[in-house]
Amino acid sequence: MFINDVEQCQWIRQKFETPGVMKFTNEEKRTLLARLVRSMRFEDFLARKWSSEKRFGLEGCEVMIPALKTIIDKSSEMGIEYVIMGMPHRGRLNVLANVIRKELEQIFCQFDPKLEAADEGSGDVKYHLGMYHERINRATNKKITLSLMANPSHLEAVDPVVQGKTKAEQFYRGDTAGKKVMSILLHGDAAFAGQGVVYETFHLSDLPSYTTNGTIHVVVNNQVCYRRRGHNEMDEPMFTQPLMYKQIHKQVPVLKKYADKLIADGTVTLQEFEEEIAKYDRICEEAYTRSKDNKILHIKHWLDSPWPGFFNVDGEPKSMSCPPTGISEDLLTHIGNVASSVPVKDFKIHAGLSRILRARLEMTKNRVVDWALAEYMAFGSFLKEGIHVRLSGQDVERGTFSHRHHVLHDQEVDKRTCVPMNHLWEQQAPYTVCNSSLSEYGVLGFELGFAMASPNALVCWEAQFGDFHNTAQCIIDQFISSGQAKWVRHNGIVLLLPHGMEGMGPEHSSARPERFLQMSNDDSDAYPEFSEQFEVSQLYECNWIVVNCSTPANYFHVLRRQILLPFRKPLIILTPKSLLRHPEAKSSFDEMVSGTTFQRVIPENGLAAHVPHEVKRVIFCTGKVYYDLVKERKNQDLEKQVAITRLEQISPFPFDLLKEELEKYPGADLVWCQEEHKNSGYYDYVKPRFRTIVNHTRPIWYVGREPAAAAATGNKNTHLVSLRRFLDTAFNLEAFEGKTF
Ligand SMILES: Cc1ncc(C[n+]2csc(CCOP(=O)(O)OP(=O)(O)O)c2C)c(N)n1
Repeated sequence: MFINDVEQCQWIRQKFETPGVMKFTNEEKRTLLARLVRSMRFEDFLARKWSSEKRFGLEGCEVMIPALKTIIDKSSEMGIEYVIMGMPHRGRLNVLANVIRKELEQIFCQFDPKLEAADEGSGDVKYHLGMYHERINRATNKKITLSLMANPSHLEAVDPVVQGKTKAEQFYRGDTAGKKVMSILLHGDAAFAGQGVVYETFHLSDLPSYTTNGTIHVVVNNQVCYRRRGHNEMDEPMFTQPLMYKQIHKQVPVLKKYADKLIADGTVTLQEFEEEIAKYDRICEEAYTRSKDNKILHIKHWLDSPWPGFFNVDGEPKSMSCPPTGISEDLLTHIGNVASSVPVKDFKIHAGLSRILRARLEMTKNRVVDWALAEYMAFGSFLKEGIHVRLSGQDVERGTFSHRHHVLHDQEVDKRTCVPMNHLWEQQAPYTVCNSSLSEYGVLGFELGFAMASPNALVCWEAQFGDFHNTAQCIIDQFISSGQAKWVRHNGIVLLLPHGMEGMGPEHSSARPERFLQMSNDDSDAYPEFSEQFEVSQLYECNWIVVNCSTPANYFHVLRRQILLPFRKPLIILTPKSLLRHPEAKSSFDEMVSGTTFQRVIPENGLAAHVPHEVKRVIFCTGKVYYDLVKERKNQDLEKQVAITRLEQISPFPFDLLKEELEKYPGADLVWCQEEHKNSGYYDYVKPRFRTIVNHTRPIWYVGREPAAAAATGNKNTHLVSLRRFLDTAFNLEAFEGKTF
């Protein structure tokens, strides 16, 4: 081990190398033996009952259980009330049984192949499920809460998630020094060494808005201990490690070694030891008998982060409706004024920023908002309602596109800052805005974990450009897209992904909406029934929501809806770049005041809408391309002939509203226009759904860029030529004449 820091070396010398420091009292030795008995006999019991089932047993490192229990005892003694843990599959059932103390029958019944799944989602294998348990710590007689986070097979992916949840639990308790809530992460030695997310997670440890004030890492190191049965119980390690496994088979198990020692030095008698074993075996047998009564598997019994009071007693949402998301004019004005001000005295801001603030004040006076101000209004309104808002990501304080400026910097005093959002009201929830380290995997995992702690917080992660989210793909695939289906755990995290083809090159253009849409679980071929609650029940059924707003007001509303919904779903927002400053991309207060709400679809409302029977073409689109289309339509004087309808919520697909829109224009041909390449963007997602609405009687033509391997060109001219080309097609009313579909 190489450690640079003298203080740390001294600490290790004192704590581990002082002679006699490991001396135990007889009582401690007996406790250790009893804990080893449980650890070892639990694995033996599973092996006896289910000899051909995978369980990723702990054999070879049984000391992990007493070690963890000692850490928890000691932490409880020092005032810790809540321990949040993350670990790989090896030894996990043992940790659940003997550290967290999940009821044994709940664990055993998972081995029953006849156990039916309750209707709660797709579920997960037993050694991935999480657990939450409040209990009395026997050593200290104090209450302690233990939570083991559910995780996917992807080793180490849960590390930042645990840290995020730990940070949130500390934050909401005001535990700034980590004296009440702590985390323990367990690792295998190969995963610990090889997975980059371990280091991304470490790197968060010194950042104020990310630190958990220290984590206990336990590396189950096969270079020190060993795996008696190979990777899992079905493995034959002798195939590839013959000599090492000959040695391993000769090893006397640690329980026997330790029991022999304690019997020899008179700490326990052989009879006491045998009784301890018989007692635990009996506990297992009785639980096994009880486990047979379980006919149905409820994943909700394995929830790692319950939200007391948020759902009804059956774990269902308390209602199936969402109130209007608008807020009062007074609130809008107040927030606009604070967003335009420097609320502390003698604070000198940059002249360029003064201009931005003046422009905000002007907008507020004129009752309009741009993107940044709409976001301010949404965040600010939550703070008034006691909802904590957290925005994290690279450069989010200023905003990658220098539009946000949520943290003001004094130009004359080094490191003096001011966050006006925290000066909105005397009594308000806190606003956290924090520039993260240069990490996506680690930071997105962290924010997901943060969002897990409470449903009453808006937690947003913003990618520098949407393109970079793919280095966090594992968090997106394994946790965000499928977390609820696997672990019945809701999560309301918001991903803000700057997206748009603006000639900025292949890695600054696309948040890859097609990937999110491909993972959306709504059925493209099923014609839904349109009940009154269609909008909300569709949101309840989906695995996440994908939106691409074309107006600041709609962005404001979708953020507000995220918290006003009676359940939580991840929200993926494709956010704009050039629209942040586009003169047309502004919204009036009228679109945000009380009574107004999020528009899933913004129908054509110009000339074409007044003469629908004369309309030759309806162009459906989403996001920024709308502005290009409107401009081109005007240039070509086709405002009567062509309707342009915007899809703001792409998934779940607004079948009901689009059906109305399609029926309104019976004689028009239907076009989907996108600026993305044909094999990306939205086309593959929307096409079958449009076809379902029209019962395959009308085609939906594609207008956009050709298929391509890279998300965008790096050549400005190529970009502009391809834009020109597809705009021409969009308004060429003969383009599809005679074509078959
Ligand atoms: C990210 C990821 N890559 C590969 C795997 C497949 N895998 C499962 S266990 C394992 C070995 C882990 O070794 P180690 O970390 O030493 O833990 P051990 O089980 O040996 O204690 C591998 C490669 C995985 N689960 N996750």
